[in-house]
Amino acid sequence: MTSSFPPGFRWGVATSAFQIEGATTADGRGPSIWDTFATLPGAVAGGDTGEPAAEHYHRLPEDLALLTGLGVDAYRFSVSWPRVQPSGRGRPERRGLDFYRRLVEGLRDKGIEPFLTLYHWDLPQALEDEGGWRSRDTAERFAEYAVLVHEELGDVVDHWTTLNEPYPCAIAGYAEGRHAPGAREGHGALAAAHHLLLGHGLAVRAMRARATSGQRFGVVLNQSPALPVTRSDADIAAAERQDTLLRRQFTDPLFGGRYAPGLTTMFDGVSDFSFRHDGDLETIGQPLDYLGVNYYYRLHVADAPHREPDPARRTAADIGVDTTRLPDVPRTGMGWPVEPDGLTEALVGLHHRYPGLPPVYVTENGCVYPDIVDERGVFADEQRIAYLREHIEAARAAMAAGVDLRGYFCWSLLDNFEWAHGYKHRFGLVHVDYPTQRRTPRASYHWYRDHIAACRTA
Ligand code: IFM
Repeated sequence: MTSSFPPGFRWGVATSAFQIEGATTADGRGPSIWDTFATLPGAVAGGDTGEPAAEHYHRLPEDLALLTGLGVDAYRFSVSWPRVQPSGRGRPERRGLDFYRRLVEGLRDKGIEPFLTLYHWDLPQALEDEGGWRSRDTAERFAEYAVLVHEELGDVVDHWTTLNEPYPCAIAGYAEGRHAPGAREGHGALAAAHHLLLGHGLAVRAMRARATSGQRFGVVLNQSPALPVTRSDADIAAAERQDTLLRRQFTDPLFGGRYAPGLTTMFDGVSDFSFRHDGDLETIGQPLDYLGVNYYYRLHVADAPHREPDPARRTAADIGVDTTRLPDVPRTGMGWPVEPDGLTEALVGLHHRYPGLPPVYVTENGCVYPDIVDERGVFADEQRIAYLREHIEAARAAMAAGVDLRGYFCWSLLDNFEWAHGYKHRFGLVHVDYPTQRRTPRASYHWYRDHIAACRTA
């Protein structure tokens, strides 16, 4: 397997700010929507919050050493918007920016390429108070923030990702209420999806106008292909609705020069689409240098009645589908079906659907299993190793089918705050004991290190 990856293929790991940094009130950081959401009763399992997370903000040298020990070529991380602009606008908080400069310079010193993400779900609460992503103004604020960070770190960062996974931001956050800010809306959630895309386009346009020649701009999308559970017309149509909501709502404007056909029909009576303005499609469809694909599982979709028959009260999550009928395949510790060929399908499908698709990275892939500690005290996560090996093989199969895949990032370097699940589920190659903050590399860390080394020498 190792010899099948071309020289220059990047092996990396990924994290995000809110999930690992902790230090939520340090050095002038303002509150984000996740700080607020986590205080709502029942919102996050166990009442967990962004504290302590992995205290990465205060343990940078130790975490840089873990990255060096792993031998990765690249590290994907996100900048916390409320650390840089505590109220979402205006002058930057210098201490927040200094942290990211230390991080990026530390990576560069060790020969690790920084892949910076500007937005991984932690909207400044002050902007949510003004409407959040429902509001067009938030897209403008995002572009200003992007330019600010780009001006500050453009000398040391070449890979600039605007958004991580706009789908859960909009739908889990503004329709299902499972994520911050916890809203259950129809029009508001669809407007949020549109404004996230608009903010992406405005940010790319503004950063590119100021960019140096080596800089690259991209976006990261979660891709769960939807398979109908039977070949009935109703289930096939349900799978198409699911795919329209989760994938094509984003990929069609970004790479296809159009809004996803069918989206307006699906939400007839739930939302008007007055948030779409003339010229938005062109802004959103800025040429990109890369697409990041996050893949964890495939969806199996059956037709189901709308949960809320009154269209006026339906949320944008209610599209008349049932995604609970899973095939008889192994599951991860979160109950997600393990289907590596879904990654090949996602990558090859994008390649065929969008002829001008930019080069692609797998920017997240990983899993959770209950920890098994052997008699020597080793976190023996053989299931994670098997999962990673099979998915890397699936990525290689996509390359063999013509996909221009440039790298693979494992999620995640460290155990972290898994959003509404709190600290219960652990994705890390490195175990974090939260009370002591002791870091212990799991067997998968050593396996991935050896895999990367073998690819280099193949
Ligand atoms: O932890 C998340 C990450 O923040 C976004 N992508 C999916 C991961 C696992 O759920």
